[in-house]
Amino acid sequence: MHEKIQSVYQINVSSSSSIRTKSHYNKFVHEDTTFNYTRIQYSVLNLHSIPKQLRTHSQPHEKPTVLIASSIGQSEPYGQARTFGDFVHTVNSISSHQENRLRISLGLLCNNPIEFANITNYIETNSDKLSKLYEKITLISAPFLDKNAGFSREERQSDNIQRLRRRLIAKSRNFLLSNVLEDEQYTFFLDADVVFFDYPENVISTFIKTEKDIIVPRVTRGGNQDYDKNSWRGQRTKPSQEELDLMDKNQWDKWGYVPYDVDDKMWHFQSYVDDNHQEHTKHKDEHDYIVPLDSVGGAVLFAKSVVYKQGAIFPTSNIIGTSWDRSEGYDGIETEGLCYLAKPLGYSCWGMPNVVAHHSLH
Ligand SMILES: Nc1nc2c(ncn2[C@@H]2O[C@H](COP(=O)(O)OP(=O)(O)O)[C@@H](O)[C@H]2O)c(=O)[nH]1
Ligand SMILES: [Mg+2]
Repeated sequence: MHEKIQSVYQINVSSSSSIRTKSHYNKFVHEDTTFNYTRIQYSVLNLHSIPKQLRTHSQPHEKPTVLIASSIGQSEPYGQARTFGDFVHTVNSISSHQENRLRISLGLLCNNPIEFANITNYIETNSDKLSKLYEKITLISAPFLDKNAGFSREERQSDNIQRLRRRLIAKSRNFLLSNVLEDEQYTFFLDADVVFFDYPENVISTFIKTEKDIIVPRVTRGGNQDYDKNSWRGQRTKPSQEELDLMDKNQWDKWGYVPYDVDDKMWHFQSYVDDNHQEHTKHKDEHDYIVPLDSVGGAVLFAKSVVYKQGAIFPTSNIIGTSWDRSEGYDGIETEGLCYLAKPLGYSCWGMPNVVAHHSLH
């Protein structure tokens, strides 16, 4: 294990030209060579220069604190022809104009070494501007998490790889939480391929004001007014006996089941867009209109951090319908599982149909 502390403020600490950029960040590098992950933290607070006895007397802060967290995948993670800089632009759009109301930090996980180096370089080159928006930026790289991933962007939605793909994303979200989340009161997961928000500067404060535990906005993709179908309220199908038998024999290579909606027993944001029961007509002018959900998607996912801190995290296998005979169940992986775990702890999930984020088209 290696630990290194560097001030990116001083020009004599490194010969790297990017580090010569004057900024207000201090850089802490933690390298775990046994378990093969790296954490780089840029922080405006130089805790290490504060005498230990003073550190416990922290100033009370009135402003809410928010961690914006994102897992950055392998295959065109920001959407086709988009770069990390484009993604930062999106993140900045929701963080800007917040300085007096919120304290925001950023946590990014990227397991591709080339892109990780690119991201590090970008942060250091732009640290002057970024340090005005983010008190802390934490970068994580844990290449072992993505081992054998190998899904292309095109095949990512095919049924038979969903379970494996979502396991990978769940691992990444959990790894982010456990390595990055500190005392931030709220955690805002943002997928790397979300391109822009309507009214971006209000998004975080709108979520906070609801006082709800777990909240998602509506996410569009091109003409699709409800892209993130994991946000829903209602009933999903259950596997047939034949499929349950396959589970008991753990024949997962023959397993292609994915849960589907039970017709007429399901509400999606699409139901709102379609104006079922005149819901849209009645509520379209209420920006803070909010509806209960049973499950949420992860493209944009806002939650009170205390939910995660108690152990309601992203299950890395299907937790609904499992038994000792089965290595996993048939539903409830990743974000759906978060809702399932949160409910018995007394937390609930909500959707805001008039708060809108836009996902990249490709
Ligand atoms: N670490 C890691 N993150 C991934 C991987 N694949 C996707 N992600 C990230 O997980 C989030 C969701 O993935 P995405 O492909 O956008 O899912 P979709 O748009 O819902 O099909 C995005 O932030 C991706 O960058 C991967 O292989 N490894
Ligand atoms: Mg996506």
